[in-house]
Amino acid sequence: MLWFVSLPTLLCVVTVSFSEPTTCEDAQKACSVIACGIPVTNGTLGRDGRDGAKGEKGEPGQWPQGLQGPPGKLGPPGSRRAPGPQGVKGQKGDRGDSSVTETKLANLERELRSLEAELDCIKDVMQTFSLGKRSRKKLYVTNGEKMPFSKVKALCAELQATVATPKNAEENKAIMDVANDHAFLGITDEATKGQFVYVTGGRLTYSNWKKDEPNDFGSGEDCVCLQQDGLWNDVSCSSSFGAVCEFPERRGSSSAPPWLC
Ligand code: MAN
Ligand code: CA
Repeated sequence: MLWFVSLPTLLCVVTVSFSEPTTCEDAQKACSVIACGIPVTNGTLGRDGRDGAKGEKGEPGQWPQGLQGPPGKLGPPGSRRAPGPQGVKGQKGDRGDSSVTETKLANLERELRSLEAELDCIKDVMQTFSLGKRSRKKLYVTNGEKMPFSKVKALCAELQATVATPKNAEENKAIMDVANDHAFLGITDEATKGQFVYVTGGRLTYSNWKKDEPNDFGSGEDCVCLQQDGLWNDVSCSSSFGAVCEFPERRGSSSAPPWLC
């Protein structure tokens, strides 16, 4: 029902908009639904229209200029330079705890005495089982072989010993007993003809030459041989005789470990 009323009204308004009616009454004749009343003057102002299109950018201003902006980001790091010169050497440190050093030294000395005692016992055992002969504190050993003097020296050096060298009658006897035959002694006159010295250095302090020896017989005799009778004879160093090595006497005295002796 409302739809049929509204349609002619709408058509009427449209018709009025495009005609030029002189009065309301004329319009009322044309459209019966228009009510005629008291004429009004001007209405209230309408709302503002929409903003216009954006204008073109203006010319840059002259003075005063704006404030300076914040600084930009840091640039990339520069190339690495060569290292600088070495610094000054620091001061010397403390000397450390001397008591610790003393304790260590005392322990080492104790260990050394123990090892010396052990070595002494080993020498006793060797003598007991006829592997060597002790004269006081020296120990003489032999492998029972005959060889030139150079080989005897090398053999004894390998054992960290020296060629047997008697310094008294007792030692001479001990070496004689071990060798059980002719054996080289650690004595030569290779350096100075006629002047026999110990291969370990020093002039002789004891000798037991056979009568008319040394005689530097034949093409020359620079070494010394201990005979079975205990007498000495100068012989050729390239001849072969028994090898007897000598271990030095122990420096101090100490008790032996109970498990060994
Ligand atoms: C041999 C060698 C010599 C020694 C004479 C002694 O020829 O043993 O060393 O001097 O005998 O007659
Ligand atoms: Ca001789």
